[in-house]
Amino acid sequence: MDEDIICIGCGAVLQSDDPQKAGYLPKGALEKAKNEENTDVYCQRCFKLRHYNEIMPVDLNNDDFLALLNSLAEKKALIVNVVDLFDFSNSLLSSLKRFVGNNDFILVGNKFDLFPKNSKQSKIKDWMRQEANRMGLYPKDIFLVSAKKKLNLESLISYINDQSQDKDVYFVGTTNVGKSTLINAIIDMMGDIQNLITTSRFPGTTLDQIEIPLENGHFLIDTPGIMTDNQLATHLNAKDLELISPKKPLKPATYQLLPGNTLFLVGLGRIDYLKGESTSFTVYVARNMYVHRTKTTNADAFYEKHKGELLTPPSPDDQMAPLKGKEFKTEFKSDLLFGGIGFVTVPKGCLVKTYTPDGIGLGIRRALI
Ligand SMILES: Nc1nc2c(ncn2[C@@H]2O[C@H](COP(=O)(O)OP(=O)(O)O)[C@@H](O)[C@H]2O)c(=O)[nH]1
Ligand SMILES: [Mg+2]
Repeated sequence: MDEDIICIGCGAVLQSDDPQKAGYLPKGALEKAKNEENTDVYCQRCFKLRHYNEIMPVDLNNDDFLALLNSLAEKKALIVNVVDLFDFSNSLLSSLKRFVGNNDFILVGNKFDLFPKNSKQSKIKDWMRQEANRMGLYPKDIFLVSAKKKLNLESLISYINDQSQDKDVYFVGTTNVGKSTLINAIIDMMGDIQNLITTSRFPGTTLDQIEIPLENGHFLIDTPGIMTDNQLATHLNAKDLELISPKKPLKPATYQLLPGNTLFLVGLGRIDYLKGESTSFTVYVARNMYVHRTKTTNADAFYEKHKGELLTPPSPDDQMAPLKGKEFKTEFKSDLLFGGIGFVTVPKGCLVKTYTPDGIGLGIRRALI
């Protein structure tokens, strides 16, 4: 019987029957890999992603991943919930409390390289812990890292080294938080294998579980993660996703606002300043993202007129829900959160209404800076 070969990039079983399905590799290439017993083989989708940054859609569902999570309670494992610091509320797996069982789990806040330079790590960790506790999750430890820039990885690696002496290590979280990039960085620093697993800015890159053996006999296990409708990335096309994803540390841009003013963060975020004094709002978003100030009385008309052009993304081919708002009153200097886009710092004593498509990713926290 033929042994199945797994794509080392995304975890899908390699097949040459259906180019539209996960794990496709043309027949000749698959035969060759089987004959040579080559296990470092990439499917066609991974190949295109890795070399041309081109995404081929495949059907994905969350069932397999949920089954995997379910099985964790019976296993002895260290569970690493990787979260995106820019989309924290959507990347914390609240369902984890049902799955951890007696296992320990830790939170790893990723993409720290994008935080403004003067951010205090202790404040960020305090905020992460509070949010986790609020959702009934009690992480054993919290790490702030950048998988991409390989920042702060030493302490995480030494923790994982210790813990993996008697158990496997599962990396879980929603898609796009950087699980695969993180595992690549860890195995690169532990040994010298580079860029093994396919990563991309598109949600749903990893298709099935990928097991990386450690010298101690245990495994690091990458998982596809959960795709959720609450992530902006799930709704944006490739170009728009590129535009809103910051590449460098966020730099503050200050806007002087009066009550009755509105700020648009392209067509994906909006803030109405309802009550308070004339004051400055500090916007932290990707550097090339367009921010527009207008009067609130004109804002709806302005949005209708300019969405899809001046206010892009979203572009017409993005499947995006209409903007939906939520009011916040700042009891202290606060960050208004726009999940996946960035945040806006406002002083205390302001009444604001913030909007995103369908209200996804809206939130508030005590100002970190
Ligand atoms: N700026 C930044 N981007 C990152 C970091 N880690 C991952 N990414 C990017 O986030 C996207 C998703 O990464 P990936 O590892 O495929 O996420 P996964 O779906 O959780 O496995 C890719 O575009 C990565 O380059 C990081 O530390 N900093
Ligand atoms: Mg992945």
